[in-house]
Amino acid sequence: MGLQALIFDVDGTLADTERDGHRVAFNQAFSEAGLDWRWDVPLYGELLAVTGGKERMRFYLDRYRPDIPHPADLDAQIARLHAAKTRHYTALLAQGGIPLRPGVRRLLQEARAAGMRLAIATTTTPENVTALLRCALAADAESWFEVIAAGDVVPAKKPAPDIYQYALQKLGLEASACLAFEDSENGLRSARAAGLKTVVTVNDYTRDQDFRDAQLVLDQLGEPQQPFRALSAAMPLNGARVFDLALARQLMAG
Ligand code: XBP
Ligand code: MG
Repeated sequence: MGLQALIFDVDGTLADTERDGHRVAFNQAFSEAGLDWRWDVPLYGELLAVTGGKERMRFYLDRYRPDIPHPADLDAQIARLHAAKTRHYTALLAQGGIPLRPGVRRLLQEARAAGMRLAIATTTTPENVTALLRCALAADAESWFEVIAAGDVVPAKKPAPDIYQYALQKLGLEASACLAFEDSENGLRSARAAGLKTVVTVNDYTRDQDFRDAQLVLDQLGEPQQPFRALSAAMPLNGARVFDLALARQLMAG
């Protein structure tokens, strides 16, 4: 059947959203609520071990702030903080401060022109995906993706396979007809557990993680003037400088 669809993670893969986006928005929500919680850049790297903003706040309290007694309505407090964080995050995106990573627009445009089906499988909140696509890609970019699988639509977040399985089910495709794009070990584990071949583009938070199970690990997807650097590859790259559909098809065949 060959390659039918590309399925993209969002945070860290389409754009470097974590350090200057989500992290900043969490801190804004905390200070607005009068809390002394501060997530600096290194601490946030540790907190990224847990996917999902609500889950991450809970992990922070359990692991780093055992001094704080849990309020009786912790779930409600976390939900309020998370709603505020989403508001701050989408406002940050609207300011246009977070661009797509190199090669993302190029690959998406090539895929669209070729009739390749596109989907998203992410842990983040649906509003955040829409805001990033509109602000960084195109006003109509939501319609570029046939399926946007996001957030709490499945009970178990990455590294569980649920969100990729959900996307595959909505696409009506087998994993063997799709290729996943990820930036993190949790994301790779999720995609692989759903049976997907996966390309990883690393970033500053993830470059030292374990990507042995990926078909291809790159520093970024590459542009003609800014070629990718391959960190590991399960097939010959024959001098390729950018990740395109020809390379995607070759990877699926290998
Ligand atoms: C993304 C995440 C998310 C975002 C925050 O992981 O871990 O938790 O940091 O999003 P992945 P929310 O890229 O593997 O999907 O606050 O909206 O949950
Ligand atoms: Mg990611």
